[in-house]
Amino acid sequence: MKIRDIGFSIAVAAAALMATTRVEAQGQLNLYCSVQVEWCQAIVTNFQKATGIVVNMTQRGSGENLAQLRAEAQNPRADVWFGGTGDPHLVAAEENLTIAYKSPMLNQLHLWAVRQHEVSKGRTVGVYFGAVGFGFNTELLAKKKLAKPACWADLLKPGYKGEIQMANPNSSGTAYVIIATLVQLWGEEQAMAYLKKLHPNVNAYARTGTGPIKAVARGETAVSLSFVHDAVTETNAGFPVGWATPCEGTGYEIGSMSIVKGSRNLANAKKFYDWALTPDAQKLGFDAAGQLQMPTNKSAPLPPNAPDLTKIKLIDYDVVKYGNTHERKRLLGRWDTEIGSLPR
Ligand code: S7P
Repeated sequence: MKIRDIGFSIAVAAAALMATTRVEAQGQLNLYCSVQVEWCQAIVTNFQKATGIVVNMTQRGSGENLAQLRAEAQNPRADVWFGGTGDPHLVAAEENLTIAYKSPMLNQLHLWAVRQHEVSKGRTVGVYFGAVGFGFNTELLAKKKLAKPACWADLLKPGYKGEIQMANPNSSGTAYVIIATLVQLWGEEQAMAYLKKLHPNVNAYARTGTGPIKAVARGETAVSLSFVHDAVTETNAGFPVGWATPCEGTGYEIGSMSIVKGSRNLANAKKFYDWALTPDAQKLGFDAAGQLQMPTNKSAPLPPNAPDLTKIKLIDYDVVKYGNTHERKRLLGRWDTEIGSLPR
C-alpha cells in the first residue's frame, strides 16, 4: 500500500469512527408507524439525516398497533406511534398507554389537529386529515355494466353482489371510522342493519385499511370502502381507479401521533414529535410516497390533486365518543357478532 493510500484509509476509518460516535451520542428511537410503508421509510431516512438519531421502525395498521401497545404495556418497546386513524390513538390515551406532551409546534397546526390534542389531554395530536368514501375500478365497472356508486344506498344494490371490499374493523382503523360514520349518520340500529344488508355484497374483509383500494387497483374487486386520498394515490400511479364521496355525507380521520408511556428514549421521542409537525416533514408523505392526506401544519402545502375537502359533505365526526375505549369495544363487539360472523 502506498503512503498516500494509507493516509486515505486512516481518514476513512476516522470518519467512520466519528460517524459511529455521533450516532451513539444521539442514541436511537423506536418508532411504530401506521401510514404506508414507503412514507414510514422516508420518515426514518429523513429524521436520521436531520438528527443523527438511529430509528428502528415497525409498520402496522392502526388497530393492530393499539393491540401491540396494550400487549407491551408492562414492558414498552416503542417510543413514538406515528400515523394511523385518530380513534385508536384516543383509546390509547384513555388507557394510559401514551403520555402528554406539549410541543412548541402546536401553534403552527390547524385547529382540528390541536383539538385532537386537547380532547386527549395532550396525549395525542393530529398529523393529517382524510375523508372516507368509495374507490372503484372504472374498467371493471364498465365490463360488468355497473354504475359508479355515488351514495351509501347504492352499495346495497343486488348488482354489486360480491363486488365490494372493506377492511375488518378489529384490525383496521379505517373500517372502524366507516362504521362510526354510519352510526353517526343514521343511528346505531340502522347502521348495523345497513352493514348486515351490505354483507352479501362484500367479497372480503381485508386486514388493512388500504388492502381494499389496492385490490381495486389490481382489478380484484370493483369497489372499495376507503379513504379517498388512497384512491387518488392509485389513480396517480396509473391504475384505472376513480373515487366518490357518499351523497348522504361521510366521516373522516384525524391521523394522529402519540408518545408511548414508558418510552426509553424520551428526549428523542420529543425531538421526533416536534420534527414530524414541521412543514418539511409533513411534505414527505407526498414527496416520498405519493400520499395525499391534508397535512396538519398550516404552512405545509396541500398535495397536488388531493381530494378537495371543501366539496365533500362531511359530518361533524364525534372524536370524543368514537375515540372512547368502551364505545369502540362495544361497536366492534356488535360488528363481530352481527356481521363478521355471518356466513358467506
Ligand atoms: O397511509 C394511508 C392511510 O389510509 O393508512 C392509515 C391507517 O393506518 C389505515 O390503516 P388501517 O385501516 O389498516 O388501520 C390512515 O391513517 C392513512 O390515511
